[in-house]
Amino acid sequence: MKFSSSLLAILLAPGANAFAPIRHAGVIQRSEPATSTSLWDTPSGPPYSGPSSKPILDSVNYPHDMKRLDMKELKQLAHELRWELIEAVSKTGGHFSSSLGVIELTVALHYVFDMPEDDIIWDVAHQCYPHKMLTGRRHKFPTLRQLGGISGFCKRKESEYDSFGAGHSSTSISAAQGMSVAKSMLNKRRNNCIAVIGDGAITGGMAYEAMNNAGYLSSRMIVVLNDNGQVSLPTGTQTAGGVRPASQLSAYTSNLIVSKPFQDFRDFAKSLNRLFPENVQDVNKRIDEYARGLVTGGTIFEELGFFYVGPIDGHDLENMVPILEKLRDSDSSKPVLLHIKTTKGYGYPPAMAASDRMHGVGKFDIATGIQVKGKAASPSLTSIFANALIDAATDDRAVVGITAAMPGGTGMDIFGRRFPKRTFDVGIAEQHAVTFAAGMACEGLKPFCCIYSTFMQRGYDQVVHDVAIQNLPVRMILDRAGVVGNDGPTHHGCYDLAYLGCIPNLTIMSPSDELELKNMVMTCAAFNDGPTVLRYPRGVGYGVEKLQSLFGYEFENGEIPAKGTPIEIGKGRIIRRPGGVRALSEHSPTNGSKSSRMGAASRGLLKEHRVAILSLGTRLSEALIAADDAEAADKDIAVTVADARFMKPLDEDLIRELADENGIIITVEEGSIGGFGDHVLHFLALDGALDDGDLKFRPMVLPDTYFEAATQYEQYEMAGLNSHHIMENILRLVRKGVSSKKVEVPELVEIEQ
Ligand SMILES: Cc1ncc(C[n+]2csc(CCOP(=O)(O)OP(=O)(O)O)c2C)c(N)n1
Repeated sequence: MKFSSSLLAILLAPGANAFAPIRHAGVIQRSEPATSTSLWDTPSGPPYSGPSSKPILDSVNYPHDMKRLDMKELKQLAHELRWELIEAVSKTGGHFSSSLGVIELTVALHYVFDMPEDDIIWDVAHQCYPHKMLTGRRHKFPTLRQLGGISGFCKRKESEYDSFGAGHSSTSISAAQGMSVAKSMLNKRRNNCIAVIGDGAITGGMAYEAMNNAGYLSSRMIVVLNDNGQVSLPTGTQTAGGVRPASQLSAYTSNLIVSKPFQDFRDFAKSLNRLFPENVQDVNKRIDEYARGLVTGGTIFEELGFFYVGPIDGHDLENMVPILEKLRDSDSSKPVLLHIKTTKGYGYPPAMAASDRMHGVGKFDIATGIQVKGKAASPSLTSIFANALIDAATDDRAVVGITAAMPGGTGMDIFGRRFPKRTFDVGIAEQHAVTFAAGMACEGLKPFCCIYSTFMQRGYDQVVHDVAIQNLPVRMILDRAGVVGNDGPTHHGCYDLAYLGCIPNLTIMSPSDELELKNMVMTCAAFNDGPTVLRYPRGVGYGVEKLQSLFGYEFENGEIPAKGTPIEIGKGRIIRRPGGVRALSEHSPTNGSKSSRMGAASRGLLKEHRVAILSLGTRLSEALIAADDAEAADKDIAVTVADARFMKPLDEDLIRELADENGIIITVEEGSIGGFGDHVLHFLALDGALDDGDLKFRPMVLPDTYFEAATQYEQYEMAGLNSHHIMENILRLVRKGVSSKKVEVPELVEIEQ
């Protein structure tokens, strides 16, 4: 035991705390930060600007450079770091306000602990920019989230200071506990593992599993709960639970904050006693009057076996530093929960004032906080989905929408404005979202469970066990299905076709354009005989002109139908025939493939020169361009393009007919190996279409690798899923020369959540 009773007595002696006065936690307003640093780092109004030089930050390349700084210099460092961050992100875009909120915490942690020997694990890691700046990567910020640049999240292979990779939430406590147990078993000299987790991330079930286990095993670690009142993105969406943060724990910790003064070092020192075994606590209590009368126990964290410290003002370095030092120097093995209150966007008024706190931003003007807007584009697929769901919900009172803390990203904020009582935000709890939807479906509601493809990975067993085995009509809406651009590998939605395709009972569909998206929303609403999956990528609609010229739609009044129409389950459609003929006019929305549509494919050409592209999803437009280009490049090539629409059930008639008519089938999808192409190939093999050796098959999928941050376009280039890649494939397969087109790479303008 490191703290003797006498040391404790010294710690608790009047005047032992040379630092900040006690302030009441509830007094701290989000818009009026009241810490000592705030006096000089919060500009009063626009135009906003930072310091002209950053001498202290310039002297700190790595955390060891900070160790010589005194408190005044540490505060100056925080000030300079904040402005360095503002300036850097204004030029590249990125996650912004979460980093602003943890500037002081980052400075304090790196000052007190010794990375990389000590481990700091940032949950989600969207708040890691200041950490990166203090650990040798400040000069790399011009490359943030760009091809070949530094990641916007922590990444073990990027730096030895990134203890654990992240991007998805709620993992930090488990990882810290694992590290702590390992350090202890391997007798490592130091055992300091710190998990920094937000009040949003702590809503994820994994965090509770980890706390439960850490308390039970009594694992030495510090969990810093960064409580900023922001749980969902954005917080404040109208839902059945109102507009408050979607978390009862958040309400609970807010109560802790308003009902107690902020704890300062002196209060903390009194309660340090509770870190000790009970017999020592007794001795300490007897010798120290300050220890008597202390309220011990009571918080939910204490009931879980943690030593709770807080709430602490997370922008107050004077208090945080000595508290962290004491926690570092204690050799108690009890896990600690340090509850800090911060303001998301702290120190930059435009961020503090914005409804989303400027969570994720494009480039912006520092003086005003106004973001540089990209070119006016068509509506996003997300908003088209949300409006289609409003149409479905207007027709059918049973339709409800669910989001797991992503109302903005999934369009549930739009739906919530129209149907607040039918909108459910469950917090960052994808597993719960899926089973919650299953329960609703049992009772006859029609739940649309709207989760990014990448985050649905969290709910996998729930999809199998709670939804599919019971054949419950839960509609799983997977936005961002495909490559997502600058967020990189943790956020790509590449795997859903593979991980869902193997589950019996699922109907899986993917629209090729915005009208199909509307139609499929209506299809999901109408289909009540089992679970459905609707997956679509990050992107925007094509707009009328392109839908007409490229796809061959013929719209009445020249407008895209305002409302979708259900389509026939498991039926694809031919879009293009050889010679560039657009075939859509032959279809009604509910009428899928028919053999009578196929005949003209041959144009008298050899079968080995007849190519069918069978696409699932929005790469269809690239397939159509490729078909036109391939035929233009060689008159002896005939290309048919079909839109599969469904991966499950497959349109077997359509595939069989394409195989009969053509010598080459190319499947195209924005998904990993194991998805649509594999299902088609499997069918062809079992159907005997490959037995005669006169059918070549090429699946075009995302390569079996992780795509680092880049623009979405660059990722399609790297993946080989743009039109020229498809055309090259066609030419190669008919053994003709390959021509390459120059590729224009558009500039990055926006970021994801
Ligand atoms: C499993 C998972 N679901 C959803 C998200 C999307 N997401 C990123 S940050 C965030 C909010 C996190 O809130 P909090 O932890 O409090 O950090 P803050 O943004 O407030 O700093 C969400 C929902 C995610 N990263 N991981």
